[in-house]
Amino acid sequence: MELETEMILHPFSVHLDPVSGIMDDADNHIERYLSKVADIFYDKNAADGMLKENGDRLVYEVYEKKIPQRSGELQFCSSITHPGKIGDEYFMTKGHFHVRRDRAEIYFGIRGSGMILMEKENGEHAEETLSPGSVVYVPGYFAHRSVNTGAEPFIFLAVYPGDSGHDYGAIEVNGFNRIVVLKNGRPEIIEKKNLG
Ligand code: PAN
Ligand code: ZN
Repeated sequence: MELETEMILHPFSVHLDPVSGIMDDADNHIERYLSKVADIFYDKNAADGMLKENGDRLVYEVYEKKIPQRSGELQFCSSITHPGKIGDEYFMTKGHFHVRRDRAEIYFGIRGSGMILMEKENGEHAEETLSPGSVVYVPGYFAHRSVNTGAEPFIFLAVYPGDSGHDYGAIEVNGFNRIVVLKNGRPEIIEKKNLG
């Protein structure tokens, strides 16, 4: 019984700034720079060129609280993807499956606009737009990646089960089958296999 009581967290609250996306009292601040995530973009030459000409850029960042990784708890974080493009492809997150594949996730839009790409291991896929006030439900079994299709930071709150875990390796092997590019003045989803 002693142990069970110790496992119960004390209630708390944090402040998430809706303009910067900064979460006060976050335990972790993850920053993903272009030099570290260049491989996720389709046009490797454009990524190299950008690094050489403009130096490194912060592509996205995450603020999170440290919550025990066990079922029953909820992990939450603010995710901020900065505006920018590599060639015609918008800045985006690496994307991942959850280690426990059946674990779902909620994204609540706070600032800017973007697209959530979701793909299952069997190729099934879905795309949803996310903007302030809208909610995207990412069911279990779908890898998910967020793409900033706007001109300002794309910020959302993510909430997911405590024991989900992140599996980046599985999606790194082949990547997502679809990319989001600027075409004729607006975002368009293109199947990689249709690219030259
Ligand atoms: C999100 C993501 C966040 C960063 O909180 O972790 O947007 O993207 P990557 O984890 O793909 O780098 C989430 O889906 N958590 O489960
Ligand atoms: Zn996730």
